Amino acid sequence: MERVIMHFDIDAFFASVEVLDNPSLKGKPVIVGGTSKRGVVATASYEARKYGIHSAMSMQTARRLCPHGVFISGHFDRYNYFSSAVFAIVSEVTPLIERVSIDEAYLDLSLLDEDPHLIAKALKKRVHDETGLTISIGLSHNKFLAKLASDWNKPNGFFEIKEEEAYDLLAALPIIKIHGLGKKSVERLNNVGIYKVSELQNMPAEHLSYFLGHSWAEEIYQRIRGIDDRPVVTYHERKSYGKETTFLEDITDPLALKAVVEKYAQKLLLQISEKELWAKTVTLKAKYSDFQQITRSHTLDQAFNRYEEIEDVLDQLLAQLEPDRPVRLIGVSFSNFATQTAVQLSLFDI
Ligand code: TTP
Ligand code: MG
Repeated sequence: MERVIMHFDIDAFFASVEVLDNPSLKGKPVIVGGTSKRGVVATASYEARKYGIHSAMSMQTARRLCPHGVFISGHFDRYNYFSSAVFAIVSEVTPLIERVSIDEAYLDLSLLDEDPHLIAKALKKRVHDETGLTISIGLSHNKFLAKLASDWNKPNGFFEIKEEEAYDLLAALPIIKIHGLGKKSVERLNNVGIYKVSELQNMPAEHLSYFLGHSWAEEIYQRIRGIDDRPVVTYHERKSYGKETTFLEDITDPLALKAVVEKYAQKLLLQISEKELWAKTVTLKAKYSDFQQITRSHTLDQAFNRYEEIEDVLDQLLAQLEPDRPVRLIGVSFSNFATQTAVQLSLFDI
């Protein structure tokens, strides 16, 4: 049976919420991010993107590119509030929703009678009428292409990728557009002169393995041909496995902190894999010596239960701790568990 998959993603999410909460910001370059010296941009309004500002850029650079921009450190309670409001609306379309992050999800519409174009149109309207936010929607027969499609005409976009068009449409793209090809892989491929997806499509599978490693190359080999059989995986209610400790003496050495986090992550992974669970979200919690507490989370595209799958994520989360600031407590937790059968289906491509 031909599947119908929808992907939606809220436009310039944090920045859009800031504008809704303060309408005088409308039409201005708004940049949300860490306002400390080492802060990075979380997101920027589309007006700010014209200046070349993008997520993960240092705030210092952003200020240089757009000195008259409005720089805001962010209101996470408001983002959660708007996220819940959007998800409540979207959940009325179907319960078959896979939430990927605070502002995006996949929906499996295969079993619905209504025309998916009409569903998309109505959804965009309802979200806008009831929250003030705009979303971009992609439709296709699989998750990979639906996500690519939702990004196609952002903001407030709608795009459909039909099965018969997928191969040629992919061929013309730069490889950086392939969701699943990390920055390092793109660099490695660029270094040998490969920039376009068509060049990857012409590459024999063995060569691809050389650049990407065997198992991932297989996945990418399929994706660049528009093939992706991963099902939309819905989740159990939120539940988390965590482990934390308060040190006898505060720690500042990043390697020492990493060692503790690694040890705890390994223990937790053992626990969750014994229960045959797969998690999607990693959360790092730290309390500085002055008792200020921070938590940082990252949700992966694919559910995990092995350390190699999250090592980079843990490094990135640890890197978000303020350097040289003594830490008295550190903890790690996993949440967002996938059902066993659903993940197995996605792993074994049944
Ligand atoms: P995105 O959907 O990637 O970005 P966006 O919604 O701001 O912009 P658009 O979808 O229109 O391209 O991420 C959603 C939110 O997640 C974003 O508003 C801020 C946050 N975020 C970060 O905090 N750090 C990041 O590096 C990224 C990419 C997003
Ligand atoms: Mg978004």
